[in-house]
Amino acid sequence: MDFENAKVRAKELRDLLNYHSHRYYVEDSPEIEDYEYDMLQRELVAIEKEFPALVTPDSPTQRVGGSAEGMFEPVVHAVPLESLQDAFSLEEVRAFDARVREQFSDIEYSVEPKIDGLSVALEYENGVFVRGSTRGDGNVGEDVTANLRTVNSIPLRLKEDVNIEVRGEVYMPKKVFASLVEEQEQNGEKTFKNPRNAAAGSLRQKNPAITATRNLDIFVFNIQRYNGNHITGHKQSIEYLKSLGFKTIPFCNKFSSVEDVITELERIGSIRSSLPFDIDGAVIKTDSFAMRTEIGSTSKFPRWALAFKYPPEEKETTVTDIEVAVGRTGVLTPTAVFEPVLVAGSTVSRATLHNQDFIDEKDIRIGDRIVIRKAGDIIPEVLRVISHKENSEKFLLPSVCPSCGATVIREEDEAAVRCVNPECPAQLLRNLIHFCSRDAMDIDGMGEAVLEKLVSGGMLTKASDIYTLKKEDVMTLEGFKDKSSQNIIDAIEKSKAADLGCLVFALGIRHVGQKAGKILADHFGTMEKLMNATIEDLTAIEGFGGIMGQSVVDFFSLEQSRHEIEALTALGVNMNSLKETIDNRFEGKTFVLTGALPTYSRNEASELIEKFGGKTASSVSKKTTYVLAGEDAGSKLTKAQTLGITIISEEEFNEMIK
Ligand code: 0OX
Repeated sequence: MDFENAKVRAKELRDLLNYHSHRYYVEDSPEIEDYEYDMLQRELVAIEKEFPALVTPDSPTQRVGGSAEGMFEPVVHAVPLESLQDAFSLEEVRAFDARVREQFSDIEYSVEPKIDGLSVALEYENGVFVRGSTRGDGNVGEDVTANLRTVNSIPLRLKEDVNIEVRGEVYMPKKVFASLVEEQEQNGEKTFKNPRNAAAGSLRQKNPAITATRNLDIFVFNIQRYNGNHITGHKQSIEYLKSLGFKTIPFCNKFSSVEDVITELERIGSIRSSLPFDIDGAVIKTDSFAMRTEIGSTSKFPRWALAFKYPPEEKETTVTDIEVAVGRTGVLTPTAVFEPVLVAGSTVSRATLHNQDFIDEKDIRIGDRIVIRKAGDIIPEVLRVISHKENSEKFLLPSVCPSCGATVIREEDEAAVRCVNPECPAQLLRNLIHFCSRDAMDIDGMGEAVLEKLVSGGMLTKASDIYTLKKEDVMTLEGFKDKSSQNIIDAIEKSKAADLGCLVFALGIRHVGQKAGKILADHFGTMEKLMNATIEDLTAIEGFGGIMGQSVVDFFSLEQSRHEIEALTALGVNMNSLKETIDNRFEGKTFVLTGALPTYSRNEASELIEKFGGKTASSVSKKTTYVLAGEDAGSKLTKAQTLGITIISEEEFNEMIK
């Protein structure tokens, strides 16, 4: 490559790496696999090595890694948490061994898996856990003590009263990750890309109670600082850490030839997919601490260790179908069904295609030959299309909901297509739970468990069915007696009087929360007026943007929504705002203002007239109902007198609006 080409490519790589590094560290939402990132980084390193003039201060190669975001207190690491030199081929492993052997001919290596998690430092004083921090950039990390305390495998007290700082990798077990993603998908939330990402997101939570629900785990693999001195090698240190009560890195074994090291790398690689945790490589370390000191470190990595990285496994297969399902939030999600293939330890035959944009970007069609792999070694994903089947057509998500047939909508700036039909069976239970919740219709006793039973018993197919329930219906549910059933019926009856704002919120219109429901109810006063509001009416309300307005219009334009409102009305549910009953006492009346009023400005008087349903005009005519006259009234007053129009003073006006 000549200098000019290298310059262009280096810029491209810098931009790419900076972009992906932001996605990874700041947004916790990587777009590419770590392996791909490593490959890009390697390419840039190689170019910069050949053309040192191309190294810029913003080059990602100038950063040790990580990013401290300021959400937590900084922790300056007393002993830096160094990173590892990567190797992607066995040649590089042999070259590493040759370099080490230049200094020591007789050598022992320890080999252990490289856990794909998040490095942390744990500090103990007199055997008590006092502080835990993330690696950050290796020198300064973040204080995440409270969150680390929720990790059950981190001992809060050691078996000896030592002062020690250790390093370990916090990770999310594969099973935990899979169920977390499933839950996130069900809730229509953004999903974590891989277990590493999920572990990072879970550990960097402001609220430790959330971290506690994520079932994180740890493997400890290094002594950073220690007040004893009887340990001389790595494997021995792991055994000591174990005796203190730590959960230590598994399969840490010693080998004295590079070929044995390689056999171990291959062995770990072959069992990789069956391990309950994600690994992205294996680490080779010279075992003797004395030798480590002799070998030393570069500015970035220890020279005595090497991380051998395994490439992610990719497989080819054929798409046999693209299924579209409606989730509980109404989102339509396409799934590619393909011929079963064995990848990273298990047979897979389905992968989510996320949304229409993802399908369009990769142009995935039924019949395609595709390449798949497992993201983070767990979740199957379609990487790319190799070829289309002859005469195949672009795949488009249906324009109607596959569950209920209602027209689906796609909001501006949103990748998801949604069914907003309140009666859609796929979303029924979730909508009913919301409808009955405290801030909505507040129906005491109608929680998830009861609603689930009523839905599965066929007693509820839409929210309005709640108001047709009888005590006998409730009594058919397990555990319900006369009194408890009557309580539910009473709560349902009571909810009929709820404010319109609560009802609007209860309907589950997208983007309309509790506050917006109240604003809409107070603004329009009645359900009928709200239902007939145009997008202009809605966006004229302060604080209402186009997205919320459109969502309200879309909701009420659905036939099913209108039916539901009719049914609720017929069953006696209140359809009026309770805050301010609308007073239209000036309806059909036109006022003309003239002269200076004693207390009101012209604007204030006009606002009052409009509030009570009246209109103001600028000139007097036969259509004028009243002329509101103040001091120094001019020709308008004279004209009103000639036309015989009622002239009122501010005092009389105040009487009228009392
Ligand atoms: C891991 C892992 C990470 C200690 C000194 C340099 C790197 N992710 O599993 N790092 C290290 O070693 C450190 N070992 C590991 N097993």
